[in-house]
Order: sequence, then structure tokens, then C-alpha cells
Amino acid sequence: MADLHIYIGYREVSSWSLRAWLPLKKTGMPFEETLIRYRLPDHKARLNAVSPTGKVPLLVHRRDGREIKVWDSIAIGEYLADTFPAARLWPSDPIARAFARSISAEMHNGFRPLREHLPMALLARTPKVINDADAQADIARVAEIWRQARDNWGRDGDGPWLFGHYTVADGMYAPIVTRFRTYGVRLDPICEDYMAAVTADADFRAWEARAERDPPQEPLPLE
Ligand SMILES: N[C@@H](CCC(=O)N[C@@H](CS)C(=O)NCC(=O)O)C(=O)O
Repeated sequence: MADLHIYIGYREVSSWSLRAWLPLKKTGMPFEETLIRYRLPDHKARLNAVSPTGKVPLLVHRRDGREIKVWDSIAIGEYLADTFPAARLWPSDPIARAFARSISAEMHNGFRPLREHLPMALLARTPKVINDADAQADIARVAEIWRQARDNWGRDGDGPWLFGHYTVADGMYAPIVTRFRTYGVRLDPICEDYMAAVTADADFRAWEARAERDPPQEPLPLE
């Protein structure tokens, strides 16, 4: 039995689960995962029994005879970066690290119009024109962030990621890449190259392949 266990939601739509799962995968550590179909009443109760917030993602780490629970995608990223420093889940340069943490926090608590108008639908391809001004502004802001990271730290780094190598920030923005792909949002060449790297990544593709085999998401319960 692996010491690490992650509880996730429906892979096709649970953007927060993907944000935690990708950095966990990048540690290279073995782990178990449990998909909680939280729209089934009994599963929601089971989730409430394991997760302090009744939400996924939740990481459970058996360590030194204790069971450590970490919830909330950004806290999971921080915990993994602390616990597995060899994975370099934050940039080592303090200025790059400050930027990486800032854009991760910005993703974690912002971009509501983008999330509302371009909901995650990993396997769907339904291009549409985005007319909402706030969602357009969010898209422009994401593109600006990606360009700044790539221009300042990515291009001369050791890979196609925002800071060269893979960091928590790449995990935070992966669901945004899937939304842009789903709704046909086209960006400048730097951003398009970054998106291509995200969707070609073997770990991302493994998540996507599992999503194709998952049972469909249950309809929302009636109020
Ligand atoms: N801020 C949390 C958000 C977690 C969240 O909203 N998770 C959703 C799935 S994407 C969930 O558990 N929904 C089930 C429910 O609310 O019953 C994070 O970053 O992990």
C-alpha cells in the first residue's frame, strides 16, 4: 500500500483535483487514488467523512506513524514541494518563486468570470465566441502571465513549462489550458506553445485517458 493517497473528483470537470494531482504525479512517488463521485448522496457522505471540507482534492500521507491530511489544491502543492524537494515544485530562484506563488494564488482565488463562462469540460470540443468583457479580460490576463513567466524564466530554462521545469504553477493553470482548448480560444505563439506542452504532457494525457473511461458525471441533484 502506497503511503500517499489522493481523493479526487470527476476527472472531466474537477479542475481543483487536476491541479493537485499533476504536482503529485510530478513527484514520481507511488500513490493511490480514489475518485469520489460526490454527486451521489452516499458518496457525498463518504467524502464528508474523510475530508475536513467535504471537498476534493484531499491528500492523505501516512508518514512517521501518523496520517497527515492536506486539503485544498494550493496547500497540497505546497506540501508536496516541502516534502519532496527533489521534485523542484517551486523555482529555486527567489524572484521566480515569488512570481510563481503569486500567479498560483491569483489562479486559486480569482478568474471567476473565466471559470463561469468557460467551465471545465475536459473531453468536449465546443468552440464559441467569448462575448463577456470580464471573461475576455481574464483570458488576456492569463496570456500576460504565461508570457511573463516564459519570457523571464521559461525560455532559458530546462523545459517547456512556465519556469522551465515543472512547478505547482503549471498544475494550477493546466485546467485553464483545457478550457481554452475546449472553447477554441486562440492566443499568441508563446501561449500556444505553452498550451501544446501542457496537453502533450504524458501525465496530463494519463489523466485525460482515465477521464474517457470514467463513468459520466451524475446530474446535479434537484434543489
Ligand atoms: N478551493 C478548493 C476547491 C475544492 C472544490 O471546490 N472541489 C470541488 C470539486 S472541483 C468539490 O469537492 N465539490 C464537491 C462538493 O462541493 O460537494 C481547492 O482548491 O481544492
